[in-house]
Amino acid sequence: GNTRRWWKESVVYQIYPRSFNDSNQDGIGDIPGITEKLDYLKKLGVDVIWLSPVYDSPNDDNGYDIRSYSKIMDEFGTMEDWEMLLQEMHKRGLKLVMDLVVNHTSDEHAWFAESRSSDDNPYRDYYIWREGKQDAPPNNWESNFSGSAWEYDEKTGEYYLHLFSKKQPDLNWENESLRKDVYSMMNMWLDKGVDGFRMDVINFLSKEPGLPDNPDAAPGQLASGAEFFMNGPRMHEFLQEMHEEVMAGRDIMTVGEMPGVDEVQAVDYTAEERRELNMVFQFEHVDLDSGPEGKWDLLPFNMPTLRENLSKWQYALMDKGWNSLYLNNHDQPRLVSRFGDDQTYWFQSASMLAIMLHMMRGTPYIYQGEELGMTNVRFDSIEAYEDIETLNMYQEKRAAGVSHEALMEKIYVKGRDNARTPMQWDDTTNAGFTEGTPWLAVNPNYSRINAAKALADPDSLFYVYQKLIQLRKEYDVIVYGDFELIHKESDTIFAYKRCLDDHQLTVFCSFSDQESEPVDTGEGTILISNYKRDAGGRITLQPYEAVVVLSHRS
Ligand code: TEU
Ligand code: CA
Repeated sequence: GNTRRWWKESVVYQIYPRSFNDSNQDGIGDIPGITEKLDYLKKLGVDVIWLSPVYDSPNDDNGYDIRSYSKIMDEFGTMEDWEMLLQEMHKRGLKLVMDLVVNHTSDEHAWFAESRSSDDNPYRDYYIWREGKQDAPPNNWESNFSGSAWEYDEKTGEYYLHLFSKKQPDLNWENESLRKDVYSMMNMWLDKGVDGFRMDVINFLSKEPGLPDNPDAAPGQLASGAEFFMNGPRMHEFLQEMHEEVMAGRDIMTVGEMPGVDEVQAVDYTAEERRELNMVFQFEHVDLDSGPEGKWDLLPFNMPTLRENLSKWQYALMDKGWNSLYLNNHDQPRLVSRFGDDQTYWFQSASMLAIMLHMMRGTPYIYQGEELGMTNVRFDSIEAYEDIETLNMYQEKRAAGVSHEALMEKIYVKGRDNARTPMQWDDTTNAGFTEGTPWLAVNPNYSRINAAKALADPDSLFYVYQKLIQLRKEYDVIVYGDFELIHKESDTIFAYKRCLDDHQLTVFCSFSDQESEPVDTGEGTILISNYKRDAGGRITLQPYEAVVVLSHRS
């Protein structure tokens, strides 16, 4: 709806701490490193920082495997460092959203140590234990990180469920005292002053009782169990309970990461009167270039399909609910390499994508380095990669006989390390990220693409993002305006209108490396354009041009 909320008017910046800025030169980004860069973020103009996990973790999945929810990861600093970060952020009017990973913990979490110790331990039921079938796991589900989703545990002779790595056992949300422990942990962080949560795979919490086999799998084969753990039967009940126990009475921001959510379910998760979440991260638009076999099954990018999908979400959440707007994060390839052209039209396509996204209705998210136009990376050797999803896939497919070259091509397009190479601050060694050896190599293009260079050039992508963020503060129509798709017949132009009271925005974005047919943007003031255009009307769009015209309706 159109109720005014600070989190609708905000722009969020995601930090992946490991790759952001290393303050003590051990090669790993850290919390004091973030504090050092707050003025940079303030200059960009963002309102909220979402911090990927900084909790104590053995780092099987870079912090998404949490060993203790109340400690800070040693490599990232101390609780005092974290408190200093929060204080310095609040001083500057920046809000802090923490990552909340409660579908699973690390296998090194104290709860799991108790749980696996005996089958009558009070924590046994905090996780999902089942007996195997003969010598096989309890069901045929495949883990998101390859192999069976079940791991046999000698001690008690049962299997535990792990939808991600075997070092990430799934928590059992059917257990009420687990739920209460999670809520008090959340309240503890809120009492420390955090401004909200991004909730990791939050729609996986409720599993279908009985954990049925995927019925479509061939005998002896693994297959996705998604239909039995995504948006499960008690999902809304759990979120409403969480709202009651944690969010009620606090003015915080919540965004639930939800693979497999559709636009109808998303309304139920985000409609304000249902008292669940403020927004969800949906995945449909970032799965359009994946075939039936999943993310490594590459399909070419097709603009009309993207346009159809994003506009479907715009319409579906217009009256009820609220959209998140994102094109990349720490799990996704870099947007300019994926939807644009990271070579010839690097600036044009990156700025066009930014304008396309930020002018839609919803809360925009910027992933670190996006404002610099950071691109995907191609390392020759698999040894250079760190991501568990990438490495497990590579090993499994190599063992099945797929060539190194074929797998590297997939990794270049979809691997998560594309997003995780260190932030490119300047053109000194290691892009100014560290004086040590970075935990993941820097993208070799850092001498061309870096923050120092962008800040020195008033025409750089950084200032396009800065302007987009400023415009959001000036024009309510950007935040609250209705959305209407126009010019639908084009194969290369994504165009839409936004309307609020007597204000109308017309947005034209070209996804082509050629000049367009003449289009009519209507008369009005140019709010932003990536080609220094000074008037709308009947125009020919240049390659990857984006132009936004503001007019007044009578
Ligand atoms: O990601 C959830 C998720 O579904 C991912 O497996 C996603 O599909 C994949 O990364 C695409 O390549 C969240 C976190 O964002 C991710 O970093 C974690 O690895 C995962 O949960 C487990 O916590
Ligand atoms: Ca460090």
